[in-house]
Amino acid sequence: MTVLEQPGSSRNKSSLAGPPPAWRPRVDPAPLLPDAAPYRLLGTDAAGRLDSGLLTRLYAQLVRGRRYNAQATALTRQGRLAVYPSSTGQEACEVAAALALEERDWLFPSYRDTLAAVARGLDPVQALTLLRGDWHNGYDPHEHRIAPLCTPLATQLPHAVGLAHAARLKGDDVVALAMVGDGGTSEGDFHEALNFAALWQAPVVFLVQNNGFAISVPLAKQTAAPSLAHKAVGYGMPGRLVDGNDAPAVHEVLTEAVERARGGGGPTLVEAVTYRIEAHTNADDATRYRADAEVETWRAHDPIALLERELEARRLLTEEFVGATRDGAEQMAADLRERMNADPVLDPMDLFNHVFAEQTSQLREQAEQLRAELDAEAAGHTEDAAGTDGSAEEARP
Ligand SMILES: Cc1ncc(C[n+]2csc(CCOP(=O)(O)OP(=O)(O)O)c2C)c(N)n1
Ligand SMILES: [Mg+2]
Repeated sequence: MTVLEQPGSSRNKSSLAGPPPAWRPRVDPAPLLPDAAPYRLLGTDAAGRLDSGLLTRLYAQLVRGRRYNAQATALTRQGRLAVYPSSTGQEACEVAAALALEERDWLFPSYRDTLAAVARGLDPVQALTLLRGDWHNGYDPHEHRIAPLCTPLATQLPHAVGLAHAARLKGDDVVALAMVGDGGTSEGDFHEALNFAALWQAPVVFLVQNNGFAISVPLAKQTAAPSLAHKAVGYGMPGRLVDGNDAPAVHEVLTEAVERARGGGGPTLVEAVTYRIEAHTNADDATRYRADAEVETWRAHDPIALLERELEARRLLTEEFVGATRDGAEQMAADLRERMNADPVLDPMDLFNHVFAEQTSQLREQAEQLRAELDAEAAGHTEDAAGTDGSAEEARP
């Protein structure tokens, strides 16, 4: 029943005719609609046109990424890393996001996207500083144009829109690519970011990694939308649906979206369909909410194996290439292990740095107090060391 058919509503001719004729859809929704099925390249005829150089570059990064995930997870078991949200199974999205951007662009990652940050050039140890439990971010966001890894869901999205819009106002040729999970699309920040981005035609690309779960909540309990990519239409931007395990497909879709944004065409929402092979983090037991058989179906659609098939068909998967790729990844893992196993040298005074551009008087006061306490403690240690003859120790029970 429409409002016009409600009992008592007037049924004269003009009200039955609907809204005044001036009303019309402001944007034709048809071109904004996402692909009917996840866009693929690997295993299709279109794979033939792919550049071999790109394929080998993607492959090397995927192998390195998987090794990085395995090493970081191992570090949590050794107590060297507080927490690690693994992106095993999602490496194609992580790597393609990094490779689709130019140096001048900005990446806005979530806590699961350390790999994208590393693939963009961030030092692997610095990428793990936050997850290690150190204060502050562990890296200078300006160095590689990588915003801090965001743990509060979707907060990185409005940040990305703000940066991109500001860059455009300044005339800078910069695109921001923001990454978010399927669960993050239910956050208010997701809505606000997409709405502003479309209104302002900000040069932003939103990459939703639909990995099936928000911790234990499956997508079916997250949204009633036909797909997450369909959400784009409601905001007035195009949606794209892509196979998130097909590295060249994700790379192509993201590169097109980045180019479109750079050319003034506005934002795009990309949903990459993928799967979180590991538990949510090392603190989660995924067997409590999903069946092993489901995981196995996704293992059969592994991003590295998919790309290997194409490389094999081109006779590029030589022993030499595979060996060199594996050696490079092992070297990275050994270096990561070694440096993460060294105790970090921390200065308590760092607590007061990087909080405000100009410190408040209260913070200055607290910093002076801590400095005095640390100096007194250091002086006490020196005195103890100088005045101890061992008798005090022996007198203790
Ligand atoms: C604002 C906010 N609410 C709740 C949480 C707790 N939380 C951490 S991860 C997570 C699930 C996120 O799932 P998704 O967005 O699909 O990302 P994924 O972990 O699968 O990459 C939740 C609810 C949070 N970090 N921030
Ligand atoms: Mg998820």
